Amino acid sequence: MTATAVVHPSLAVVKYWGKQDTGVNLPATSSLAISLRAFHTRTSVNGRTNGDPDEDEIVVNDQVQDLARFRPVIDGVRSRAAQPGIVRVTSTNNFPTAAGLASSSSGLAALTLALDGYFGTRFTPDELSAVARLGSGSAARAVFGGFTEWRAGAASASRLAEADNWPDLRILIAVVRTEKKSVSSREAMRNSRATSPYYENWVDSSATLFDEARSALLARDLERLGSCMRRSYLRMFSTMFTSDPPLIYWLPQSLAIIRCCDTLRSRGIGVWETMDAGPQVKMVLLEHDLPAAREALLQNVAGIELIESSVGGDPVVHVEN
Ligand code: 2P0
Repeated sequence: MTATAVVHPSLAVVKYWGKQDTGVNLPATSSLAISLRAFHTRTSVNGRTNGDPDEDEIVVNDQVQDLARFRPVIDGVRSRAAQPGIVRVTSTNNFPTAAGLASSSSGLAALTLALDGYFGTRFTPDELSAVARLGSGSAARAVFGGFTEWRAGAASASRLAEADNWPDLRILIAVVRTEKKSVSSREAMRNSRATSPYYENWVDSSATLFDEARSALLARDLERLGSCMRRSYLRMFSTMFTSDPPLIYWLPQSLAIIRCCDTLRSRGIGVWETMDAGPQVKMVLLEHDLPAAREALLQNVAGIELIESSVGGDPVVHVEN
């Protein structure tokens, strides 16, 4: 039997950055996110038929992975299976992995959903989200498509609105550099929490930002949402810039894109940027502004690739006997 899940990554417009003490990947801040249709992870789960029959195997983009990160998810689903067994997992991304494009959100969500299909465990959406979270916090959101929210301290995320709730919303992704990041988000957020003098302010101030962004998103008010997005990522990065040692994921093109967005907005073109743990810049805008945004970016910033996306739908799971 093979179970396959195809899942889009989750782009946070209000960020999860930092964990609470009390459990595994329980977020210190509430986050709000959009699923990216242009990108996906495809993950298949089979019974293991070759190699060590007592050890699971996970292969991502043709590379065998260290199991430690994945074990809580595999065991979390398998412990509820009527017929538990050893599995072989293969996974591919149609976009760069571990480069600040949220591959861990779609990767760990796809693993959870494919395991649930393979073992026939029929978890509820809340349970799927909570198990995916054990592998990667942002994966708690990616088990849902559309627009999602994940409250501070919550074991699972939930859907805020369907993908078609904002039909002309687009995300323009500027890929600046595709190589794997040298500091993982997990390590970076741990260090922000442990050493940045601004970390507590980040956590305290993000509650109001979340409420405002959530209401702007539901009202489809891009200017209000965009303004919250900017405050969220810039405050998040402030905790990295002020960590010990400091962490700067940005590259010169990242800043050039930020400035280009600012110029576009001053010309009345609503392009609102955000960034994650890497140098790539993601811009949220309306469909009719795509041509102007593309042209300005390609004219002003050398060496970037632009990828357009609409809002992604729900994950798809297939089980074949
Ligand atoms: C987010 N990021 O909300 C934030 C914004 C990156 C910046 O969640 O340690 O791989 O596995 O829970 O989910 C990336 O971190 O971290 C992330 P873990 P994860 O999307």
